[in-house]
Amino acid sequence: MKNKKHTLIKPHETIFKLPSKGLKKKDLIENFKEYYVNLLGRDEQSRNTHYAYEALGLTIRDRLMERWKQTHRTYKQARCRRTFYLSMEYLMGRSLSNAMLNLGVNDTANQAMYDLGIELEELIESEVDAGLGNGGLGRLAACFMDSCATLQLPVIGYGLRYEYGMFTQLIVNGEQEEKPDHWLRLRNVWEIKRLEYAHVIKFGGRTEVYTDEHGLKRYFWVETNDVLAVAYDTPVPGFQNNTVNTLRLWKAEATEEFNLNEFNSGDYAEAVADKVGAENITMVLYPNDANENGKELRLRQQYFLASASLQDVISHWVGLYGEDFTLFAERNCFQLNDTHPSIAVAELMRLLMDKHGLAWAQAWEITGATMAYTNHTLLPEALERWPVHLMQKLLPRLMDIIYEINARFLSEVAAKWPGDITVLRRMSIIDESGDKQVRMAYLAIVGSFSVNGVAALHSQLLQQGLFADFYSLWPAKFNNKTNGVTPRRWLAGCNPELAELITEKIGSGWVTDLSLLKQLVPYADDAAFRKHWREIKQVAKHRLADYKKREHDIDINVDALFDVQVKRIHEYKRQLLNVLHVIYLYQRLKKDNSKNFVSRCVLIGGKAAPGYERAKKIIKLINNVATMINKDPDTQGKLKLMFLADYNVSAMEKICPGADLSEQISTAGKEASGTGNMKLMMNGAVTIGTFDGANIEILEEVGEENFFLFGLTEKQVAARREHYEPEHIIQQDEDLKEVMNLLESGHFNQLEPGIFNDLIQSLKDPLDPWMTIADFRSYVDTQARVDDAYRDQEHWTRMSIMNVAHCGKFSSERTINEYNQDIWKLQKLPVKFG
Ligand code: B1N
Repeated sequence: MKNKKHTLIKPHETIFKLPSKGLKKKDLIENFKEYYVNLLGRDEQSRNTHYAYEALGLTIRDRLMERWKQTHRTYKQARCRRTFYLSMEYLMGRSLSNAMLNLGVNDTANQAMYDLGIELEELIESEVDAGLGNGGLGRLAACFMDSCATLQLPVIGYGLRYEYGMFTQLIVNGEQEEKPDHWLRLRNVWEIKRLEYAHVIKFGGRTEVYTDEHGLKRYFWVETNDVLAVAYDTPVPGFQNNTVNTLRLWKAEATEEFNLNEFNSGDYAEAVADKVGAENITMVLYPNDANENGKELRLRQQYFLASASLQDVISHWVGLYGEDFTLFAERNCFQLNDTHPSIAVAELMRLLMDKHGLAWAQAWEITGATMAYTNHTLLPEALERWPVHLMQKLLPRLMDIIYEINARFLSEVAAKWPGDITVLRRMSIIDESGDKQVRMAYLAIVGSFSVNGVAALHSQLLQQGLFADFYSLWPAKFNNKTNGVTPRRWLAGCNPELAELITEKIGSGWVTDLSLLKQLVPYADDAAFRKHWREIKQVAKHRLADYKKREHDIDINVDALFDVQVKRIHEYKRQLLNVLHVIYLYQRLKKDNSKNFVSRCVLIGGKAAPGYERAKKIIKLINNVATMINKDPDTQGKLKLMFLADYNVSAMEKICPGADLSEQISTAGKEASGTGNMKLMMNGAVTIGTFDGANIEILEEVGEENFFLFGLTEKQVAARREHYEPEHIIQQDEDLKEVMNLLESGHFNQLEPGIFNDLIQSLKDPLDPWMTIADFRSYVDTQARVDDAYRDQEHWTRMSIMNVAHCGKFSSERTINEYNQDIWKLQKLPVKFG
């Protein structure tokens, strides 16, 4: 077994011993062999980890299959209200261990593989991540799917089946290089292709209008280029409850008909190439998590997702109820994961009117009663706008409809604020200030009955700032849904030793009711418990160090404080502030200030959008600083900096359990919520953070004595902007001055003169939106308090326990229950099985 020396759990003693629900070891072995030998055509005598993984995956999938069908039947028979989660991203990560955990067959599988001489852990590790997302927003969708199934709610996820997911990050000479992630090169055992659920998606062409015999106008979208959306379904098992929900991802395929004109004129190759063009739509995930850049292919993807999903729901509806849509809004709800699928507002109007003959009024009533919109960002550069000319060219019929929605909406605005032209201009779905653009967030708000932010502060800032006009028009539409993460993957699955210790003390109910972790509070005063807690953290740190050593060949002092910042690289997240602190510590060591020095190992990981030069430069700086300080004899055993390459979901599963300190240091008001903060807290890391996003709620839950708060508040940031003088601050602060001097001296880029000039300049710019320099002093002083706390290991352990004890609010079950109570209003529907 890998990491044998650190393993506390004996192979046959994991925590979730369940009645193995009909799965006997000998059946598992038999099924496994059948797949390995016959379906996959492998030789029993030779062992191949990847094929063994596939064989076990298929074996486990079989256990889901009947439950999946039964779930489908249950929903169909109940004719229940359902929610459809529309998201361009699902960061599912690995599926095998999650499926085994949720089915309760971990032990049986472990023993079966053991009997075959196979290391289960090795198979689990050989699965590639399904990386169909950028970061928090995509992983949130995945956590939500897990919680919906666990709560037995009829929720279906719709998304895109990208052939290439999030790129693999390589670090070459300290710089990020992107390698395409062809995750589907190998068989994906978790998906089932369903050709019977294919829909035609139109692009281009023009609108034709006819007046019918009743004098009603009918619209036809003609001369289009069509693409086929084909469904691929992935099972989403609930935790030990027989519910298996569906994640349906669309793949673009060519329609069968060739363009006959081109074909007949001898342009055979061109005609075929067109078809290849069609398949491009779902070829690749856009790797930008904030800065959209108006690419036509991205708009195609968004419309493709919206249209395929809506057609799917409507054809299901028509199959059950015919063309009668009176109950449609009562039975269906669409949750838009940011504005990315918000063209769905116009597409639902089109389908109801043009395809199913509804009048505008009825179609609009249905649309406005079924759509709900979640906003995930306040950053202006991330707010989607599409040029009208592009929309007109690609989706002419939808542009007609958006104009009509806008005209009717603006007359409502004019009625509320008579004679106020500026408010009309401000609120118009079409921005006419320059090249005309469609403001997708406004389309989403106007077309929805619910608008929510993802943490209390963020929702409040939406109402007071970005969407203030809309809030005063429709206050009741606005609400908050603070994010959460699934306790299965982010505690039970990734940290089995800690999970076992917790279960030993308070039982296993916390796995589906995380608020029960409160019962750990008294144990914070139990010295034996604290000792056990520390041992478990220590094992996890060893494991993390071993895992990273393979990559970096650096020895890590596992008694050092593991200081972790993992997330996308972005200026607002301020990885630079972290680096400034590392340089400050380095200088202290160089000045032989090493007495009392609390050893630290600073781990930073994350991907930069390939076109985001500044973010890539930050990665380069981290790596250069790391190279310099890690080789310096004065830092040995005391200070290490490591950049964790290719941060993704399965990396986070290894990082969380070993983290002591969680860095959540964004400029206040910029991080909508954050979810990494929750995963780290759940594994006993203590947070150093600004008053931003969900940090505020973490602080509220855990109390000031168990959280390191620093920096300007959102209001103070806004006020300071008026007279921000970073140069002056630097001159006044000896430590900061030394740090900046060292950076500017070229100490970290001796062979590459000038490469960090731009980065350094950005920090000193009075217009720096992220105001890094303003928070330096407060950050460094607070880090000194962290050191003091860490020196007292008993005290630190108590803080760690208190963080886990108070993380209950950040379970995605809590979040989903709130979505359900306030927005979806679904009945819980248990699935009877066996
Ligand atoms: O969504 C997460 C939040 O926890 C984070 O604070 C927030 O930054 C993140 C365009 C985005 N906001 N916007 C995006 C993703 C992809 C894309 O193409 C924007 N991601 C977030 C979950 O609420």
